Amino acid sequence: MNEADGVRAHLNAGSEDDMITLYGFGNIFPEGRGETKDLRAQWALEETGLPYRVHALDHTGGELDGDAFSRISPFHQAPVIDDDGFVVAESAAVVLYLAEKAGKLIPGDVQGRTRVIQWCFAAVSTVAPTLLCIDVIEIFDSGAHKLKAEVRKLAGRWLGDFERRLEDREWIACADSRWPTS
Ligand SMILES: N[C@@H](CCC(=O)N[C@@H](CS)C(=O)NCC(=O)O)C(=O)O
Repeated sequence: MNEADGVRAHLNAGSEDDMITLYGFGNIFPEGRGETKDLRAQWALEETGLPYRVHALDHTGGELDGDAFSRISPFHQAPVIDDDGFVVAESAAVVLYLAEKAGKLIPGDVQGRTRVIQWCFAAVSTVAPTLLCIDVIEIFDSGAHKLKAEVRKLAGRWLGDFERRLEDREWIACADSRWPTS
């Protein structure tokens, strides 16, 4: 099933009311395609099987800066989901919400849940900002070789530590990724 068929299948499944709306990227500059963080939310929606529809944002046309999107997205960024009026932004929060709602991808006990939250924080607060810095330097100051080298070294450190964590385990957070919450 290609991407468009997948979206159509979701649009046709269930009633409008029991569907989550994912605000993700539609029209975007070519380099951004396949790189955006709404894909994290879409991954969680696909893995959990929760019914959803996609509101394809027109990034190129300025929809992210418009009044309507400003009301639901604190930083004018995607992803955002709207679950029957309950709006969640920030990809890690969206993924955790979907996991909790579906009772999938996260254990039911407090220690297991905290372990999953720990690694979500690691991804968005430790690793992602460093990778973002590399992009920013590349785009705005590609001649800053010393700075670029230092940030790359830091990124290598985080990714090396992720590799170390995964040396003797299949899943980053816990022993298995498929628990029901009960
Ligand atoms: N911390 C946010 C970052 C989201 C983010 O960076 N979204 C980018 C796309 S990957 C975006 O909406 N960019 C448009 C803009 O900033 O104008 C998250 O994890 O959801």
